[in-house]
Amino acid sequence: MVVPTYNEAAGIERLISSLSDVFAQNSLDGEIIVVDDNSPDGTGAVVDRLAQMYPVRCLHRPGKLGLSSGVIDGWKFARPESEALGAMDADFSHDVRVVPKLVAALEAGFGLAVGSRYVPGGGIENWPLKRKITSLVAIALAKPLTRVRDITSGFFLVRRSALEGVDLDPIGFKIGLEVIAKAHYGRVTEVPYVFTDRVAGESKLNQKEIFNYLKQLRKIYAGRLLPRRNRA
Ligand SMILES: Nc1nc2c(ncn2[C@@H]2O[C@H](COP(=O)(O)OP(=O)(O)O)[C@@H](O)[C@H]2O)c(=O)[nH]1
Ligand SMILES: [Mg+2]
Repeated sequence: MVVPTYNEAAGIERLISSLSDVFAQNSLDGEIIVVDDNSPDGTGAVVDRLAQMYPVRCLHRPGKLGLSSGVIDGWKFARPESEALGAMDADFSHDVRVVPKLVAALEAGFGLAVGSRYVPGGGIENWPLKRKITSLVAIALAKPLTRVRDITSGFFLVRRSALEGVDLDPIGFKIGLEVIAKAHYGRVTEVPYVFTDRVAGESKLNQKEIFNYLKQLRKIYAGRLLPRRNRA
């Protein structure tokens, strides 16, 4: 499970210990990869210290290179024998108790299991109205691409084989969208969870990331339309 971090020192220990507990309680041989972009608050050093106690390793990158590229680099850094690759945030917005359900979905034959706020049982707590609207608009723009409802989810597990030969664009914030739109996962399922807004630290979603999302969408739509035009 890859956890990208930028200034998450306040909550990262709690996340790593909770996720490790979930692994142990469910007999999961999981590994946590934290990808830290040289956080000024020292998140990377905190994780290095925790590596003695928990199944976690930190990939240190030299500066803030972005969430999606962090997840992609984290997957490359993960043990090659791991058949399932995942992503989740460091700020406890993503419910660690859902992780075993994502694993069970892959075991049941799904190639991709997406933690979802927008299926029955899922939801959002404590998000400002502005954030909720931004999310709904972002999802509406991507709607024609897939039947997955929570297309901007950053909480998911995918079969490693589904990513083989797939050219994931490291742009911006929405690695889930790249995977949903491009990976060869066969069947996909959405597992409901309630997203809770972070209590520690600050959101890194800003205007620049919103612009990156639009750029990402444009590239995905172009990738789908252009080959058809070439065939004609
Ligand atoms: N490595 C890395 N992690 C990032 C970057 N931007 C955001 N993150 C992490 O990605 C996760 C999601 O970011 P967050 O600020 O919580 O976004 P929000 O939940 O959409 O408000 C958190 O764990 C962040 O620390 C980045 O540039 N590099
Ligand atoms: Mg967050």
